[in-house]
Amino acid sequence: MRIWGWSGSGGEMLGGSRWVGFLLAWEVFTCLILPHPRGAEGKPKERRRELHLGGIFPINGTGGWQGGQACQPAAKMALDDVNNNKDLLPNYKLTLHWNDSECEPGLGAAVMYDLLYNDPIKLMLLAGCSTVCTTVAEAAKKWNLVVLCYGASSPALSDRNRFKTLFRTHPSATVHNPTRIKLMKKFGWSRVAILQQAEEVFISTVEDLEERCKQEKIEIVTRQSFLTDPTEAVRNLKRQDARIVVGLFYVVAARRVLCEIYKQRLFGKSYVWFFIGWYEDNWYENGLEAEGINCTKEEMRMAAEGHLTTEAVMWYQDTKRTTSGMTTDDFRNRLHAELKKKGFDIDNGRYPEGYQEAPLAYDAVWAVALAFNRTITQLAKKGKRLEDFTYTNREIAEEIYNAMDETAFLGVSGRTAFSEQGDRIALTQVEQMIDGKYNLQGYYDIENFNLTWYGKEQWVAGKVPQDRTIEKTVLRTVSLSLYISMSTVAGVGIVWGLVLILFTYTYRDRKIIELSHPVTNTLMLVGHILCFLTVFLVGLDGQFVSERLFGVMCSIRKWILSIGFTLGYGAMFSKVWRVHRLTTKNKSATKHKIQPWKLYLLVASLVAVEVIYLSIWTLVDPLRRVEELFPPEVPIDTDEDVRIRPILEHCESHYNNIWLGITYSFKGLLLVLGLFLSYETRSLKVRHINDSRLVAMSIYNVAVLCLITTPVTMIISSQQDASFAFVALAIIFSSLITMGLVFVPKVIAVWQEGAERSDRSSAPEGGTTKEDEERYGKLLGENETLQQILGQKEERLKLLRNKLEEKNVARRRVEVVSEGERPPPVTVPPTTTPRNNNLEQIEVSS
Ligand code: ABU
Repeated sequence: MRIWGWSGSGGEMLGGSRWVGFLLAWEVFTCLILPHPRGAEGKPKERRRELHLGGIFPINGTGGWQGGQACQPAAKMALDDVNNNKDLLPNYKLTLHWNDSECEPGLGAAVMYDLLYNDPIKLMLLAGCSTVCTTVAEAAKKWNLVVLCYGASSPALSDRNRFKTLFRTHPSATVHNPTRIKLMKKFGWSRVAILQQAEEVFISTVEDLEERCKQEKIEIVTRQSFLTDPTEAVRNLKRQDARIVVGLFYVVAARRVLCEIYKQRLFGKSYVWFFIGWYEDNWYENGLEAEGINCTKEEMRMAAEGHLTTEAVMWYQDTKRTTSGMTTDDFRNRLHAELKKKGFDIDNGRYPEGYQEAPLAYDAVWAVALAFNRTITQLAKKGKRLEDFTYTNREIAEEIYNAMDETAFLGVSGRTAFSEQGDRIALTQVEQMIDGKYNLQGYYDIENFNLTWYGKEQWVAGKVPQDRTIEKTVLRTVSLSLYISMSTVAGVGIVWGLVLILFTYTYRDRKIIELSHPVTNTLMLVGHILCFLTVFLVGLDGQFVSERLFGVMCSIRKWILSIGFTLGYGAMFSKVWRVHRLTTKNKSATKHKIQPWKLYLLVASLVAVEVIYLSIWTLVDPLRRVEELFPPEVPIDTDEDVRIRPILEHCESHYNNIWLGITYSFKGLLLVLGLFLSYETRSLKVRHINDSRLVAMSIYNVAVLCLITTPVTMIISSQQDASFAFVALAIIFSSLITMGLVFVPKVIAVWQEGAERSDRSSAPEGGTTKEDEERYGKLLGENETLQQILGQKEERLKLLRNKLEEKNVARRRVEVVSEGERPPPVTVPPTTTPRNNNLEQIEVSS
């Protein structure tokens, strides 16, 4: 371990701890033996007591912040200036003993212990780099030492309970966050991502940022962190579609991130990166080879283009002279001269790390000197001396702490004062990289919430990048041509239905119409017309009606289709049901003509059940508009950063499955029963329902179509065109086929009747001619007469049989008495088994 130190006035540097003893001996010798010359600023070169400081500078490390490269020369400058200032610490000389921590906390701790366990006693410690400051400040309180950090931004350091004796001239990294939030709001970004290196300084900054984002309702889409390799973290950002990313890492990690940004194409018009502003201007092209970064300077430049940086203002912005007597320019010139002496090519813009923070290191030494000045005065009042401080002397430590707390001056970094947490209060500046150079865009005063913005920002394609892919919801609607064609066919169906109603009414007296129950047929037609009407309503989606009206439409079409189906199907069902009943009735019941009201009653009952059910459904859990969301699609015909999110409207109740279950169970039962009855009565012809076989065929058709359509439409419900076409075609086909089967033969028969102008009317299969009817009537009459005669004959036969029985009994009695001749037995003819009178009305078809 080497300890480097210099005596402030001479700027002399010695190496190794063994030299410290030599240095002290030299100082004693020069103070006591040699005459005391006067310094350049006129400070008497009398015997000056030394006040020793410990310094920890990160310089030669490979990661983290190696800001000691510029901060150490700046601190040395400050030490010289303080020691040469006759008004400051008269009779005292500040001496700094320091070493390199490489921004490694372990090494930093070792440097600290070396400083503490080796004489002379240090009155205060100066440290830089957050990780080292954290370690040092946590330990130093045990030695009653105040620690002043010139280069530590970690917000964690603002915890007074944990770091009781810490002050810092470096502002906390949290000062960036209000600025970032302000910019996010300014550019309308409400969805951001965070990429951070896994170091306490960044973790605590992110925690503060998250809290502020939450307050401002800015969504943090993802927070990715990495230790050394950012590849996976950057990949995750892409996966999450992050567009606005706040990146928090040290500069070496920043170069790795930037190369990954290039590889993952996370730059350009769709992305904005917020980086930390304290990297040097050309940070993105430095040390690429040495750090094994697999990107060229050009690629790095491309990836870095347009990014924003936020940073606390660390250089006093005014031209006024500061407490040190220098203006900012004076300081800059002197610093440049010092850095050049150390071999930095300042003239070509090659600044060492920590150049930005150099004023903070300079002011840190001034703050120490001013605080010591105050402490000396305070201690003198108590008859005590600052140089008598030991690591166990709490009283002097407290005086130093209080003096530090009260220190306020105008430094080269601006007004230097410490908050209750020991933090620096600062203005932040925003820069943007344009053509490879940082351009100042504005300042944000976090105390007054005031953003000064120059409006010089530049965006690729001249447009502020979006914080997300804009998702356009597009309503999936039924194709217009499909809607028009189906509606046209349905319209034809409605007209055809109305024509048939007119036809049925006009020819209601014709036998063929009369015996087919015209009223039931009309009900069937009304039902089909309502079903056709539903085709118009099913296709009326968001392209035609508003969202509110769509909900109403859901109920309307449910009602119309249900009532239409029940009327149409119910009328057919009632016919086959009656026919089936006739085949199963007893003789006396079937003697009478079919009562039409029984058919109407059945239809009315079915409709009544339907109305009650629909009313309950509508009142309890009405149908409403529900959106089905589909996965987003990327449009191929646009350059815009948009994605299409298709949505489809559906009609649903809260307990949709229950309602549908009841509906399908009831209707399914009716359909299956209809199929069964139709099958049972397939070969029967009934006089009073002359079209029963055609109706049965229609029931097959409707039932089969419904039983296929219902499950299929449930499966394809997400395909609006297919679903609409399927439903519409099922309605159209079932209705048209039914109307064709039941009514076309009647129309033809009536038309032929009219054309031939004769009484003879032809009827196709299933119909009966007038002649047939008359003959049939005559036969029935004859049958009845013969039945009556047969009845009379049977009565007569019965009487004769009884008489004969009586005679036989009498004869047997005589034979028993006289034992005379036995008469021959009398054969009684068998009685006729009555015929099934159903056949009077029902014939088995050949
Ligand atoms: N501005 C440099 C800060 C370094 C650090 O916080 O570690």
